[in-house]
Amino acid sequence: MREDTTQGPEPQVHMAERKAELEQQPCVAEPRPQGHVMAMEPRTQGRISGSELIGYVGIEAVLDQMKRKAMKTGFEFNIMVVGQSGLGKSTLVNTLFKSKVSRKSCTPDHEEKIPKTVQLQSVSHEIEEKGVKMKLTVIDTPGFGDQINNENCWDPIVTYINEQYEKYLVEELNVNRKRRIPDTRVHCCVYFLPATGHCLRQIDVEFMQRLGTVVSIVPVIAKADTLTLEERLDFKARIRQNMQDHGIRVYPQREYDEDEDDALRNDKIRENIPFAVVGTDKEHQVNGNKVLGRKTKWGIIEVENVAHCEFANLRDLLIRSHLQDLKDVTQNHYEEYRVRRLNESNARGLELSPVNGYVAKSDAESHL
Ligand SMILES: Nc1nc2c(ncn2[C@@H]2O[C@H](COP(=O)(O)OP(=O)(O)OP(=O)(O)O)[C@@H](O)[C@H]2O)c(=O)[nH]1
Ligand SMILES: [Mg+2]
Repeated sequence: MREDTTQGPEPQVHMAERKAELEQQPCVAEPRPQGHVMAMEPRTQGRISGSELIGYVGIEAVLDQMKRKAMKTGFEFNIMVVGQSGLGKSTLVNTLFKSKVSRKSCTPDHEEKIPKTVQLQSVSHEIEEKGVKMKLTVIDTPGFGDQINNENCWDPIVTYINEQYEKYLVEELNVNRKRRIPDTRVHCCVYFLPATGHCLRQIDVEFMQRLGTVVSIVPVIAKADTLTLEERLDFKARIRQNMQDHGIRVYPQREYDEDEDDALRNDKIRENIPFAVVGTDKEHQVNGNKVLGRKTKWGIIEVENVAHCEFANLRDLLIRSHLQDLKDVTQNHYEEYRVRRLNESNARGLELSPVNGYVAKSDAESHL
């Protein structure tokens, strides 16, 4: 017969004695095992308190597991660039990802040149750095606001963004949905402001007001090498004031700050936007080092030198510090779209289908 060790007076007496014994013993910190996860063993020595109660479990190893998985699957990042023709959108994307990710064509003398963008187009690239794979999609938009009449010129852009949300929604509602839904949603929209030195134009206000609620907008001052330092500072301050006056929401949005640390970090960014950037894909020698820069008659403007322009701040925000956050905020935008669409279809008694945006209601409901 198996002995019951959990009940009866005998074990209780034993426990009381054991407790007194333990209280007299000095508190000894248990050394953390090196290099491997230790099997859990009941403690018999030392005072047991707080997290020491269970010793080292090895939960932190989950980070390695997550890293290994993420490296295997890779991740997707979709960036859209919007602005007037010739403001340097394609050049900046190439500068950001240090490769020729924006479309190129060959001119007869074989010098590669970035062609003018003529239609809204998304191009995907596989980028790999230190074993981390990224599927980068650049959505290049043709000269925004180039027409004499720019009424509703944001429509194709809004339509594109919503189409990607719709695609994701239809996949998500599918009975046999994929384990990983391909993510074509726009994670970030870099909006190029011309370096006029004045203030926001009507078209900038209208675009950012409309789009700021559906996508994360990162405004930048294009070709900032055309502004003096004072002009740049004044222009930036005026733009921030204009954005506040018109209730424009740009990334990082205050309502998505997760905690105080996050808010502090993001406040610094908010005080410094829009970043005044310079782009190029040409390398030059400066003090024996190769740098990305624009060579002028009076010197080289180094794009990654913070004393010359704010390209490095933009790069750090988009890639090094906030890339995952941009994806998380996109999920929030998507959730808003999802709720709106499902309410709409319920109210109208319509059914979402995979072909034209509406699926059989039973399918949709089974996943809600
Ligand atoms: N001065 C200056 N010129 C730039 C900068 N970035 C790009 N350019 C130049 O501006 C021209 C247009 O650059 P693109 O990158 O093709 O501009 P775009 O916005 O993609 O133009 P579209 O495709 O026509 O909409 C090229 O001659 C670039 O070399 C910059 O930061 N400063
Ligand atoms: Mg272009």
